[in-house]
Amino acid sequence: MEFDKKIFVDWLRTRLKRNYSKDLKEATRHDMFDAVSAAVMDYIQTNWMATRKEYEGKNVRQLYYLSAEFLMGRALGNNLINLEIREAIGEVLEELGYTYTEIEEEEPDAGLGNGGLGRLAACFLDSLASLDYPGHGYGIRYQYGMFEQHIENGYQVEYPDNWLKHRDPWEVKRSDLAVKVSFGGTPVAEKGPNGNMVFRLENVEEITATPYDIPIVGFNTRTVNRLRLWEASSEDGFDLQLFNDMEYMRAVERQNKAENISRVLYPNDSGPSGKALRLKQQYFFTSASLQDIVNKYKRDHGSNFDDFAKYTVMQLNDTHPVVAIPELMRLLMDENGLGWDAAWDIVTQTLAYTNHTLLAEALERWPIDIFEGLIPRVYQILEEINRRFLTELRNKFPGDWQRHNRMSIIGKGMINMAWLAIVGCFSVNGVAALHSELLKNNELVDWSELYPEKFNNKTNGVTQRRWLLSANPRLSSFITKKIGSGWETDLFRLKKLEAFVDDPAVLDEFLEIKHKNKVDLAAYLKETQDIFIDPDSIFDIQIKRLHEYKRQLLNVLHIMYLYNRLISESDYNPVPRTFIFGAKAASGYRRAKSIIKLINTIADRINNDHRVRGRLRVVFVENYRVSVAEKLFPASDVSEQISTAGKEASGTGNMKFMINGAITLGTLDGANIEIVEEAGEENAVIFGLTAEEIRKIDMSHSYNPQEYISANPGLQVVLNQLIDGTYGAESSGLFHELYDSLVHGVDGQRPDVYYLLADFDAYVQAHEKICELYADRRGWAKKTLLNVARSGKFSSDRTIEEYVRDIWKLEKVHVPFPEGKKK
Ligand code: 26W
Repeated sequence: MEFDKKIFVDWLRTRLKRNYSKDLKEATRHDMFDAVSAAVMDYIQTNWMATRKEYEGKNVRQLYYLSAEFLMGRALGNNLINLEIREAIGEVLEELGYTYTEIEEEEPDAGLGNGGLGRLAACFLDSLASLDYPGHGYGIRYQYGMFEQHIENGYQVEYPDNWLKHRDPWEVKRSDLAVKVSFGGTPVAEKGPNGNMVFRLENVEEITATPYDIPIVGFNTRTVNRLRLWEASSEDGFDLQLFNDMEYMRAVERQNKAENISRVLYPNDSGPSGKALRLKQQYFFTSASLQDIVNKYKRDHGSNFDDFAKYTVMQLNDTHPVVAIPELMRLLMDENGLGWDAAWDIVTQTLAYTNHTLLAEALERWPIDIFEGLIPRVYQILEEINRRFLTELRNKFPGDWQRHNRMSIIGKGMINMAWLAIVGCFSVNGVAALHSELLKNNELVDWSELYPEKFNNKTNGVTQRRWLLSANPRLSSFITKKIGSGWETDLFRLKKLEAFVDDPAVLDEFLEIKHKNKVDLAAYLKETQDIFIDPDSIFDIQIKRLHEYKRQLLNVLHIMYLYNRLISESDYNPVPRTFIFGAKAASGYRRAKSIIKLINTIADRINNDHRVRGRLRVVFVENYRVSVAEKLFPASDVSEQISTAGKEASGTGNMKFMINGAITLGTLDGANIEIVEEAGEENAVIFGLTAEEIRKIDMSHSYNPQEYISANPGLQVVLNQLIDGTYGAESSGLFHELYDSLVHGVDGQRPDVYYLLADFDAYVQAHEKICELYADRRGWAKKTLLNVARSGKFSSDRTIEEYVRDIWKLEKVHVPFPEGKKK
C-alpha cells in the first residue's frame, strides 16, 4: 500500500494530542503503541469499508465461523506485514527514537482461546482474508482471556488476564447492531400470522449483546474481513431505587450478573465444566450471531427465506456453538413465521460441524434441567428434533433398541451435543486423516453408518504469514532470496528449496540462521526469566497445553533418566541438550499442575548441578502464549509430539515446528502421520505404539506396566526417585500421586492410562537417534531444510481451499484498488 512517512508522523502527533494531551516527546511506549495502531487502523478502515461495499454490491455467499475461542495473539506486526508497511513503520519509529520491538512488546496478546482449537480459528480467518474469501468470525469478547501463568516456587499460580486494561486499538464498538438474548421465562403458544402455532416467551431475563468488530487484514490484497465479538450487558441493570435506599450491591446486581456472561474464558481445554454459566456463554454468542446473520439476510434479501441457504453457510467450531441448531429453528419459526419443515431444510443446509477431539471427557453433554431452565423454548424444539430423529431411526433400524438408545440426542438426563451436531449439520469433519478415520470407524461408527455422506476430513493447517514470514524474518528472507517471493500465499512453492539441499554453502547459511534465532531466544530467556541457555546445545521443545495424553510426563521421565546416566556413566558424552517446556494447566486439573511442579523441580536440580553443566539444561517458559510461541518455533531443533497414539486429533504446533526447520520427534498420532508422509521417514524420528496397537491393548485389558518396569532398571530408578525423597519432601505427595497413577492406578483408574511406560524404551532410543543425527551438522541441516521444503501441505490456505471446495462453496471476491493506485 502507499505509505507516506511524513503524513504518518503527522497522524501520530494528532493522535497523541487528541488521546493523551501529549506531544511526541512526552509519549510513553504504550502511548506510542496505541497511536501507531490507531494510525494503522485508519489505513485498514478504508479497505474494510471497500470490502464491505464489494460484498454487499455483489450479493455474495458468506461464511460465518462460529467459535467460542479465537486465539489471535498480537495484531500490530501481523497487520503491518499484511499491509506490507512493516519496514517503513520500523524506520519511522527508529527516527523517533524507539525500536520496533519495544513498541511491539507493548501490545497484550488477545488470548481469547485455550489452545489448538482457538488458534486454528485465528489461522483460518487469516487465510480466508488472504485468499479473498468472504468469511467472518463470530465469538465472545471475553473481558478476561486465558489466565496469566506465574510460576511461584515451582507451582503454577493463575492471575487474571486483564488484556483490556488499556483500550484495544483494533476494535470498533457497534452499539447500533446490538441485539437481545433471552434466558429463562415461560413459552406461551400463540397463533402466528400464517395461522400456525408460534411461541413467545414471557418473564424472560433479557441480556443485551453488543458487537465489537475487529478487522482481519488479508495479505497483499485489499480484502479486510471481520471478527465480530459479543459483549454482554443489561439495559436496565442499574436500579436507582435500590441505590437511593443505600442498597449499593443489590443496585448493580442485575448488571453484574449480565456482564458475567462475557466476563471470562473457561480455561479448560477438555473435560466437563458442566457449569450453567458456560452454557449461557454458548447460547449468548450463538443466538446473538444468528440474529445478526438473519437480520443481515433480511436487509439484503427481504423476509422471504428461500435463498437463505444460498447466501449463508456456517461452520460450528466443535460443539460449543451447536445450540445453533435449535436456536435457528426458533428464530425461523417463532420470529419469522416459517413452518417446521421449511425451517429444518434451511438449518440442515447451512450448518456444518467440525469435531476436534476423541477424548470422551471432552464431548459436551448438558444436564437437561440446566439446559431447560436456561432456554426452555430451545429445549422444546430440541425435544421435537429428537422425536423426529428417533422416528427416522426406528424406520431405518426397526427393533434395534440398543442402537436407538445409543443414538438418542437426549438420554440418561443429558443432552449429547455431538449427536445433535451430526443430526442437524450437513457436514461432519475431523481435523487430520487418522482422526477422521477413527471418528468414522470407532467413536462415531453408528453415525457414519446412518449418514455416510456427511463424514469428511479436513487436515488442519497454520498460516505461514504469522508463523514464518512474521515470526522468522531471517528464514523468510533466506527463502525469498533462494526461490523468490510467492510462497507467502502459495506455500507449496517451498518445494523449490529442495534444489539446494546438497549445496554445503546453502546448508551452512541455513544452520547459521537457526543459530542466530537460538541466540535471540537465549537472550529473551535471560532477560525475562534470568536463565542462561547455550545456543550450541540442541533446543528440544515441547510447547502445548499440559495434559496427560500429551505426555509431558514422559518427557520429564526421560530427562531424569538422562540426568542419572550423565552422572553415573563417566564415558557417556552425548550432544549437549536444552529441554524447553511451555504449558498452561487447567486451573482445576490437579495432576497436570503436579507435572508442572515436577518439571520445575527437576529443572532446578539439574540447572544447579555442576556435574552436568554444559551438557543438560531444563527450562520451563512462564506464561506460554502466542507471542512467546512466535519466539520459540524459529529457535527450535526438535519438535516434541509425543501424545499417546490415537489421542491427539491433529496438533498444529507440530506444523509450526516443521515450517521453521525442526525435526519431529513423535508418535504416529494426529497430523504427525501426515507430516512424516510429506517430510519422508528419514527426516523425522518416529517411535512408540501405533493407534491400532494401543486400541488392541485397551480392548484386551492386558496391559501390565510392571513388565516394562522390571525389564528396565534405569526406568525403575527414575520411578523410585519420584517417591524416595530425591526431589524433596515438600512436594513428594504430589509426585507420589504421579507415581501411583503410573504404577498402580489411582481412583479406580487403570495404571498408566496413557502408556508412558510401554513407550519409554522406544522414546529413549528415539532421543539417541536425535543426538546421532544432530552431530552430523550438514546432515541435520539437510533434513531440517527438507522439512521446510515439504511443509506446503500444512498451510491453512490449503485447508481453507478444501473447506471451500467441499463444504462452503464460496467464491473469491477481489476488492479492487482505487483508480490510479496500485495497492
Ligand atoms: C469441555 C469443552 C471443551 C472440549 C474440547 C473445550 C476444549 C476442547 C478441545 C479438546 C479443544 C482443542 O483445542 N482441541 C484441539 O483442536 C486442535 C485444532 O483442531 C487440534 O489440533 C488438537 O489436536 C485438539 O486437541
